[in-house]
Amino acid sequence: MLTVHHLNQSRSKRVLWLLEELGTHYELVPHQRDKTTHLAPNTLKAIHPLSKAPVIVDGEFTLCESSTICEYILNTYGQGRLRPNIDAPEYYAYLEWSHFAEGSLALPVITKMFMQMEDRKGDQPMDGYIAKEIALDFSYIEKTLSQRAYFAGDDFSAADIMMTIVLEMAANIGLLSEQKNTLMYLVKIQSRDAYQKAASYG
Ligand SMILES: N[C@@H](CCC(=O)N[C@@H](CS)C(=O)NCC(=O)O)C(=O)O
Repeated sequence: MLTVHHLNQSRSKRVLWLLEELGTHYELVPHQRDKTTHLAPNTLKAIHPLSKAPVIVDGEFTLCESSTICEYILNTYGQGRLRPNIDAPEYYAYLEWSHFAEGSLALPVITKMFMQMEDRKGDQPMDGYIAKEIALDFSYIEKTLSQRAYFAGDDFSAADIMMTIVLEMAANIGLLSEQKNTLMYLVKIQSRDAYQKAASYG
């Protein structure tokens, strides 16, 4: 059976959510962040040298990186669900948003989160760069969600699972207060049963 190594309050919620959407059986192994440093415990390092969540183990595969894990799960258990066919026009929107989440959006959002924990004057090169990236990314997201119900088109897909977790981080640090469509999208997506089940694991 597929094993998910779940770290509390982490991107491994994506994997649990995807598996719940598909109705695939899995075993969940919980790992708790250190209460002071918030880093992963050594129990996770014993599974994968990067010591990051998510990690899955399924037969001969031990995999990290949530986008790779999502593709593996869809290839192995998806039966064509939760992503467009490769010859459908929506396929490349699916791919773009699946990769945009970690490849573009995570950097400014997480950097901003750490910057908010520091005393800053606000005039350093990083302040300008991160502000520019945040403005660009969230206006692109907002425009996209004003035109379609989900990131890849009319249908919910694993690209939504990849994007939502970073949007939640952004919401938590106050980056979405002006983003009407993005906030409405988040409310809609968080009401899904599979999301609620995944979120219940913390
Ligand atoms: N790009 C990776 C990021 C993995 C990652 O940074 N995971 C964080 C949790 S969201 C983690 O394990 N942090 C604990 C640590 O660094 O000790 C992915 O999408 O899986």
